[in-house]
Amino acid sequence: MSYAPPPRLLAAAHAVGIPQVCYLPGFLDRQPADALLARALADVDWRCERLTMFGREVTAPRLVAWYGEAGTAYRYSGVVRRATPWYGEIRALALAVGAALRWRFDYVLVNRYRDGDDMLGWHADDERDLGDEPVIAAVSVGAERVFRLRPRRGGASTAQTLGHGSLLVMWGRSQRDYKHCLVRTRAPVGERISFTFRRLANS
Ligand SMILES: O=C(O)CCC(=O)C(=O)O
Ligand SMILES: [Mn+2]
Repeated sequence: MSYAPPPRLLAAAHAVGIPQVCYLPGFLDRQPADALLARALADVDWRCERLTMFGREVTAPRLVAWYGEAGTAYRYSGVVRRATPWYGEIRALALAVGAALRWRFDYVLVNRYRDGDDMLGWHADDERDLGDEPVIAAVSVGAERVFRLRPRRGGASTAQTLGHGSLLVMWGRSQRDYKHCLVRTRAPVGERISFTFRRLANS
């Protein structure tokens, strides 16, 4: 049986205008969202990634970290990322997101956008490690940033601003039929962190 979020969550969420994508603005209250941002900025083991793009090594315009259940590993952009076992607030957040969505997550890719120059280009989370119809849940804290989705078959993109404490959920065919990105901005913006939870298909 394929996944769908619980009806109560869907009733509280905003439709984004794309099937099998929804947005919940106040998933975390302001105070826990502030605390999560402060702790993550201070405690997370941030990495600056080197990626191979079109045969050239480039520095990714963001910082990243990855955590999960002990023993999990995720391959993307040709590199295997073995999770640092999650603990404390990241594990608590994984459990809270899992409980809200009635789904078990075992891995999180954490992205830190230091300012408006940091971004994430068009992609889909469709790696083989995630299985056929992955459920991706992204909790955002910090500065508001614009997230876009566009159909792979062509056509206009749709924008959704991701606010402090929000939850964006993508499931079903959304990775197969759409790509998404986090847009660069010239506006002066502060730090933003996204926790993008996944479940590895082989776990
Ligand atoms: O930062 C975001 O909200 C998007 C992150 C994302 O798409 C990813 O980590 O795959
Ligand atoms: Mn993604």
